[in-house]
Amino acid sequence: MSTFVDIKRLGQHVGASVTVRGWVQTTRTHGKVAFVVVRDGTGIVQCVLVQKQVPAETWELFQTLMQEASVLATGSVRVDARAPGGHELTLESLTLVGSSAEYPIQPKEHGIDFLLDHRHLWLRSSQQRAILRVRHEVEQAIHDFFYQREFVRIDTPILTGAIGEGGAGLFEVDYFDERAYLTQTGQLYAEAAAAALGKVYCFGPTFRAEKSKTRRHLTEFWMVEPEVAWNDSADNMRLQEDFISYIVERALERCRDELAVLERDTAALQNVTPPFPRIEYTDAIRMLQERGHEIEWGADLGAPDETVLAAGHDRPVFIMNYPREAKAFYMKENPADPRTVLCDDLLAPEGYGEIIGGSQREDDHDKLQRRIRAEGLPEASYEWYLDLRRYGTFTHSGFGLGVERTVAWITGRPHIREMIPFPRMLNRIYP
Ligand code: NSS
Repeated sequence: MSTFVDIKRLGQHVGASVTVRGWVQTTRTHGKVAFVVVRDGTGIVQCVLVQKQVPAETWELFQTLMQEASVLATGSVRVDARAPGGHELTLESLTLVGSSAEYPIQPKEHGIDFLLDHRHLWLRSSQQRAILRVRHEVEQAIHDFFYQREFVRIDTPILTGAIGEGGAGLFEVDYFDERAYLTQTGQLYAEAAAAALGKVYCFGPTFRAEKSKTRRHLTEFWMVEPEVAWNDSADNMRLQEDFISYIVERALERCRDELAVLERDTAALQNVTPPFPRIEYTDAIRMLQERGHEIEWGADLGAPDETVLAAGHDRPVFIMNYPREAKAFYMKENPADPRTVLCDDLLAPEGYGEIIGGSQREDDHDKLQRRIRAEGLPEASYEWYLDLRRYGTFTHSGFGLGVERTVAWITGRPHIREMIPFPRMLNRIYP
């Protein structure tokens, strides 16, 4: 038995006989020569069978091979500049590991519901593989950015009694004899950790019972949330623009092949460097009204509003200092205009909309308590959160970046349902 080699590393074995383990992507016959393209997750390689040079059973086995059958392919490695990956395998033998009769996903157009029902198989297609690799790189870049800046990663609970983002839908869980929720945000816990460690971040799944079917909403999505002691809202925005620029640069640098598979126009990402434009909410409303949008001061921005505000910019745009009513209870009152809070939404260009929501946190105990009461939140569940304002309150800020929306923007795909391996949406919990 020859050595098992990852397709990606075939170049280190030119002239040698090796075995590749993978799945059949396509087969093709040309007289007494046949071709089978094998994929193993690290790459793809074309294997060539010459009828005269392989045992009869290998030739016969080839005739029965179907798309996505798993195989062991043994042969000698040849350099071929025209081949995908730059190498070919001249086959000596072929072993079938698992057959694949009537693979449901054929090389033709399928409807989105069919593909989502077969998501567990759809993941094997080239575009989906490219998306998952970009997501992986984005997640690694997130960790690297914070590690380099000496943030401490804090794992916050998924089961919680404290509602984070009131407005968005909640998933209730029966927690023995108490009511609990699947977390909408790790932020409140990250705030507690910031008083212990200074610069922290949490990164995990978050849940929102979104009843709306849009291309930007999932019911389960991944969010990274840094929280920094002594940062005010302006510091917070500077951190966001550095962070986004770093992630985009990493994707451009290390996901060139994947972005090419996805036919992403990467020129649209080249200018993502600080500083990003900053627009006050009140000015944004004026701009929208001038363009004929029916929006009044006080309302949150909708997707079409966001698209218009980001249009004409070659990098994301901050909208700052929204009215208190439009935002969550924990945001700090803006001393310059107490009708508003010190916050920002970061809107991605090209119609991708909000990818970050951030704010300076209310650090005044009484003001925060009034907000909790005004929102009708169960005060007893927030005693611990109020304690952070009773014992050494401090200026602090943070933000949340939605991973799927960010990956959708970077990959240039229209819908965030393809940005997560197994999407959870209204009416979809399978597979
Ligand atoms: O609601 S957010 O605007 N903000 C928070 O949750 C804060 N607690 C973050 C913080 O300051 N620590 O959500 C943040 C981001 C938002 O900009 C989107 O990118 C993403 O989370 N998000 C979503 N992605 C996918 N699906 C849904 N439903 C969704 N909701 C928010």
